[in-house]
This record gives sequence, structure tokens and C-alpha cells, in this order.
Amino acid sequence: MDLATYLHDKKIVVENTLKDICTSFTTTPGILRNAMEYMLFSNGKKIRPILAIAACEAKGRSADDFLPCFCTLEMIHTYSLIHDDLPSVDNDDLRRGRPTCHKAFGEAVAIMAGDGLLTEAFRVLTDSRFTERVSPKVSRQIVFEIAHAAGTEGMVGGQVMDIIYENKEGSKNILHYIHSHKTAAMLRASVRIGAIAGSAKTRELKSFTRYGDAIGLAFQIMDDILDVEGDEEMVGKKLKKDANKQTYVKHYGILASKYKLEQLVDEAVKSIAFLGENGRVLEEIARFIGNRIS
Ligand code: GRG
Repeated sequence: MDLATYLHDKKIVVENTLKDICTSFTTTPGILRNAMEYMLFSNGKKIRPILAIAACEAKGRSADDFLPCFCTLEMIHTYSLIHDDLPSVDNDDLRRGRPTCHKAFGEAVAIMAGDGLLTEAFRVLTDSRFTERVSPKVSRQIVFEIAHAAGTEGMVGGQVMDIIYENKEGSKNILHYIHSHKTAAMLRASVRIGAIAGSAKTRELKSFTRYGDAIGLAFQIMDDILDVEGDEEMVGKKLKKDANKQTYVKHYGILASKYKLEQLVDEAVKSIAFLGENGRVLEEIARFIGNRIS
């Protein structure tokens, strides 16, 4: 199995599903739809829906019926990037190699584009046009998982602590809270909803969750490392901006951060060993997260 081909092919599947979702924005003002689409179809990795697809397939189930549900992860992730880039937050000009949403459309429209993507994600999750072949029980579970991960107990909670602890000493506990909520919560939910769609049993879901936690933390540690050592063109945004933030590199140093990253990738791989050959894609994705350059 060639992971690069897998990621490329699934990214196309995700983009096509997102395009279909966008056709349902029939009366949305043009400028708002343009701003949402500008960000949805910029060059992101689409790793969250791809993780959900891979987890579902690892359980031997086709992801086709769940694609719109899985793509709402990307809608919510995209909203978080738009708001994260705003002048009042990180004040970034560049995202995925292009002007940020507020640079391209103005701040007010960018705020609304984020609000729109977040709200429409929950409409898609509960719209019979997109969830026809998803049982009500699984549908409710997926909505809960995503809301829990995106909300104040997850990504938003982590983001607030990230902001509050800027220019402060902080601690390793605070750092862990920020990383596990701001970034890992959505990645863990991506894996969990894929596993739930694939009818994972309770014990199996625990293992998928351990995998999701490990890659989630690894993903943010790599983000911290890339901020120090990455290539701006590859990453597609301004780097060396996190010196005043709570980062792994600040609290542990670059070498220990890399060691921790390796340990987390190993832990992720071990957690899904029970899947055997069916877990190969998830294993490769964990290794990709530990080596990514963008
Ligand atoms: C403060 C108004 C206000 C909003 C905050 C909740 C929120 C909005 C932001 C969450 C913080 C955040 C952006 C977390 C994700 C961090 C991260 C590692 C982003 C990069 O993800 P990739 O590498 O990006 O998957 P691509 O571009 O590939 O999609």
C-alpha cells in the first residue's frame, strides 16, 4: 500500500463530497459562499475526514454512506483555522500558501464564513439528504462526538487556554491541556466516528481512541517542531510565531520533543495492532504524522 496514493485519492473523494455539500448553499449570499469555498478548497491535507474514512475501512466497512458526516470534520477544522488567523487572534496573513480568509474577504466576512461553516456542519450532520443511509443511533453518536470535540470541552477550550497562556510561564500540565484539547480532540473524534461508523465494539473503540489520542498529541508536537524547523513554503504559513506560546519545544526542548513524538507514533501503532492487515493504513498515517513536513 502506497500511503501517498491513498491520501491523494481520498483527498479527491473528500473534496468531491464537500463540493456536493456546497451545492446545498442555495440562498447563501455569494460573498459568504465564496469565502467558505475559498478556504474549504485551499490546499489543506484533509487529514481529519481521511482518518475517519481509514478507521471505518479498517473495520471492513465502506465509508461511502458516511462521507458527508466525515466531511463535516473538515468544515469545522476550516472554521477553526479562519478564526485562528483573525487579527484579534493570531493575526496571520498566509494560510495554506494563500492569503488568509480575512485578508481575501475582509474581517467581518471571514468571521461569518467561520460561523457559517461551523453551523452548516451540524445542518449537514442532521440533513436527511446527506445521512439517508446512516442509522439514527449512529447519527446521534457521530453528532455527539463532533460537538464534544469541537466545543468548550475540546477544541474551543484548548484554544482559549492557548490564548490566555500567551506570554506566560505556564507549565507542562497547562501545555498538555492545550495540546490535547486544541488539536488532539478533533483528531481523536475523527478516528472515533470512523470506528463507530464501522460498528466497532466497545473494547475496540477504546483502542481506536488510544490511537486517536496518541496521533492527536503527536500532530501538535510536530506542529510545534515545524514552527521552529519547518520550511515556510512547505507549511504554507509564517513560521517562528509560537515563541511566546506554550509549546512542546519551549517546555521540553527540540530533542525531547522529537523523542516524545516518536514514542507517541509507536504507541498509536501498538494500539491498533489488533486490526492486523486491516490497520495498515492507520499505521502508515501515524508514521506520516510523525514525519510530516507540511
Ligand atoms: C478565538 C475567535 C476564536 C476562534 C478560535 C477554536 C479555534 C477558533 C481554533 C482552534 C485552534 C486550531 C486552529 C487548532 C488546530 C491546530 C492545527 C495543528 C492546525 C493545522 O492543521 P492541519 O495541519 O492543516 O491539518 P491543513 O491546512 O492541512 O488543513
